[in-house]
Amino acid sequence: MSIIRCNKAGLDDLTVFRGRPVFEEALHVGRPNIGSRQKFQRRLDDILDSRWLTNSGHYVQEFEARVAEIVGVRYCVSMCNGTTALEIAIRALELTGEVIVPSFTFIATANVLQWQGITPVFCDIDPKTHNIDPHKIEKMITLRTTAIIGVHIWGRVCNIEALQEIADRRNLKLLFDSCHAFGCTHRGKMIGGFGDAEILSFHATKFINAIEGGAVLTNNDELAEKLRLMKNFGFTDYDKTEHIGINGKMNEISAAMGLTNLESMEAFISVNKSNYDQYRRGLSKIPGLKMIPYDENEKNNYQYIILEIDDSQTGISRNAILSILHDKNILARRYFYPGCHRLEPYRSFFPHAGLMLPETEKLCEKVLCLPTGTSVGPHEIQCICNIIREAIGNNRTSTP
Ligand code: T4K
Repeated sequence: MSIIRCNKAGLDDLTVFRGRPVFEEALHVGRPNIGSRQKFQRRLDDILDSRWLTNSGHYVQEFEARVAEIVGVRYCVSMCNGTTALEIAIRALELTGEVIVPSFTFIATANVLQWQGITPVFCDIDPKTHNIDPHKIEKMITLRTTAIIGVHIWGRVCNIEALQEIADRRNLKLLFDSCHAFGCTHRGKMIGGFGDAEILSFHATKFINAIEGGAVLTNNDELAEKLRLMKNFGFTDYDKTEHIGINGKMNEISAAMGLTNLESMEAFISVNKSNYDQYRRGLSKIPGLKMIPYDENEKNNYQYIILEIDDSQTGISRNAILSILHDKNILARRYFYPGCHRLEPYRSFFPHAGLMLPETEKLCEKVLCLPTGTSVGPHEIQCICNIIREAIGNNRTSTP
């Protein structure tokens, strides 16, 4: 399974490798999961033979139908990426003024608003779930607020009911950035059909990738129609447009990749779950180190292995551990450091935003994202766990 060679001696005697890479090739977070090459190549040949490359071709239509079927939603409108899907959804829902979003998210969630002259109002998170805290939303609502965007960070679902209740009561639209959450459920129901619309990403680094790709999912007929027009310049006929539109279309090769990978969805989950279980065993009982759990009563894609490192207990900071891992060619990441509010242009626009975001600021200093997915095997995971254990200097508390 693994394409990365691990120097096995490194598993037993890491000190030999101090300051030197343990892996000959870098171990990345976000390595794509890739399904059957033969099936993808057959689809690729078919696309080339047919000379139909984009503009809602056969594979795009099939991909949309398959995603809608998996999620159990009426409409899946595919897009060229998750960012464009968010932008078009925001346009189609006619959001203006201010929109409440978490700062603990990928920068795209905030940028899609600012790009359209809408102010992202950053709301703090619940430190237990890493998701937007519904209790803190109310005080961020002003006369200019038109919507809330919840982000299902790491595929762990937001408090959907609480967000919907606020949205209904305050007459706000509710969108979900579900870019991490394809294949996950909430109370047994697939993520994708909640709120006014949910947005998916099929970027190379996502659980299911279409190289680049995205989608807006909705049960609303009118909204789906508007999204379809808007992603194709607004054309309703050859020489007629209805709305302002843009080019947000997914192409056929991306759809073929997406379809091929969907066929391996359960296999990817099984590898991710087994990696997750191994990390849990390998990193258990280390004071100050917590690996985020997933609700085993729900379906999860287990795409993210996330640590929270509390240096008051580990005696070593998250950044120091990151640097040790990088020295050994293990390219862990500090997603989503330092928080959107501390990145430009938001840092200059709202220099004091951090005062309202204490939990976000704390979490940004603690989180470490480790490599997983189908390119990472048991040897690599064992090695990573050993390095972290050694770095924390806690080798005596080994796994039971
Ligand atoms: N909302 C949320 C919550 C999101 O997380 C994202 C995207 C979006 C919205 C927007 O969706 P898209 O418009 O992207 O569809 C990466 C991804 O580019 C981005 O899609 C993703 N979130 C974000 C969390 O991660 P970077 O800046 O970290 O990318 P980069 O180039 O540093 O690569 C990440 C890791 O993946 C590296 O370790 C290298 C590895 N990698 C990457 C690619 C592209 C590979 O091994 N192979 C590859 O082909 O943003």
